[in-house]
Amino acid sequence: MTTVRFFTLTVILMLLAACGAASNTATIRTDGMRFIKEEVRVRAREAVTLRIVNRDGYAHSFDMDDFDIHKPLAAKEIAEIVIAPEGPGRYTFYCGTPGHQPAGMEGVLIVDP
Ligand SMILES: [Cu+2]
Repeated sequence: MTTVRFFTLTVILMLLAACGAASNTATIRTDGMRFIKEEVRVRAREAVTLRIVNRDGYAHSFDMDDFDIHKPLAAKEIAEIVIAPEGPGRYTFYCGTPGHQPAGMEGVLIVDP
């Protein structure tokens, strides 16, 4: 019985560890001429994976000038970008494909202290 309990506790701890790791991933999806989500929150000095999912059947890009990120996204492409913001602030991300940002394809990454 004790062995079973120990095993159960181990599995629960492993699941908690997995959830903790997953919380450092923020998923941003495209939906036509906008990003979902438009507001992403992360903590300063913690590495975070931005998972960019282009759900559309045409190209976009994911651009953040503050971090010198300019990632082209082919149709249906999924890209992962790891960043570790140094300090708190609000950083704009947008789609650099001509005409897309003016059409509303932008958002903000909020870095909390
Ligand atoms: Cu776009």
